[in-house]
Amino acid sequence: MSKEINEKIQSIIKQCESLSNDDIESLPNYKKFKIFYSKKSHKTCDIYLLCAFIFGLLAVITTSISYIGIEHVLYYSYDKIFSINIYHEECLAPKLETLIDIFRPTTSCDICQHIDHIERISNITREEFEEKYAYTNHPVIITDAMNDWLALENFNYEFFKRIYRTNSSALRGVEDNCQFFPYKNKDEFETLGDVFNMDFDRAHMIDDDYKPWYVGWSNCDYSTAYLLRQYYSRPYFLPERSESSKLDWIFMGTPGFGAHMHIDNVDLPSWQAQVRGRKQWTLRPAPECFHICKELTFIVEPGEIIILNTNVWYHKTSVVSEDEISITIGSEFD
Ligand SMILES: O=C(O)CCC(=O)C(=O)O
Ligand SMILES: [Fe+2]
Repeated sequence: MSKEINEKIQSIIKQCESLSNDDIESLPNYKKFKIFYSKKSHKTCDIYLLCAFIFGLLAVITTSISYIGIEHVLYYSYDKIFSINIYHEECLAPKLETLIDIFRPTTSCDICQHIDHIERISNITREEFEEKYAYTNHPVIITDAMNDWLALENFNYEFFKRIYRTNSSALRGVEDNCQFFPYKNKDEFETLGDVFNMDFDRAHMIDDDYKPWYVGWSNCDYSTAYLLRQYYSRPYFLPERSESSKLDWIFMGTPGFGAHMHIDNVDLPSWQAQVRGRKQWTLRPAPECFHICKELTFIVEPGEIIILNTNVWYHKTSVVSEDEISITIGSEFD
């Protein structure tokens, strides 16, 4: 049977091969075939055109990179994307965090190549601070700037719970206008209000198997900022002409949790005061400096202030106090 079929196919092929162009055109289905054939060939042509277009585009991008340098191309894209300050565009911030990494302008490794530990200093003059640390991207810890702060005795979970009580203008202010970072607790804390509604035992780590939590928020509400500033003062070492930012940043949470490794896109360097608890920081140089700069890990103790430009150093934190939550307050400075 299969031999018969094979012979038939062979004879059809032979007949086809012997057909002239006229014979083909006179075939009953020639028109349909021709339309089908020409459509197919257009499709092939479209694919070639598309490939040529992509190739051309790649050629333009590579040529501009080789002429003006990758950092300028990336910087240009970065500038375009971030000409809106994404940290004021709350809904965009988390989604664009990855883009900050990708389009970040390259960092000069001068800022990190000679740093192998974080210095702790005290009794520094404004002039010395300005010259050595304020605008040099050189992180430092100042140990004597919170001595007279009422925050040291007064800031705790219950203090903030009272300020941000349900229906208060302070809570509404934060929920409507400021940023809130729930970090690993994002499935359970949608707003700052949820943080202050958690049960007492968890907030105060009363059970051994309590569920850890860590959050941060910016306080952009003027009357709350005024109230909080009764409990702390502007660090004495900040340059006289530097304006204090109107925003306070508060980070609070239990041991074991903290902020994931990230780099920021805010305007200025910051100070952060460790009011309560102990927090471990890991600072990582930008990837282009891995070969000459070291990653730094250190603990900020209660009563100490860390100065860090979070726009050039990747940073992550983890609360490491034994049995106490960590509370910090900080701000940007110029
Ligand atoms: O204090 C923290 O846990 C994170 C702080 C931070 O990311 C920042 O200040 O930029
Ligand atoms: Fe940060």
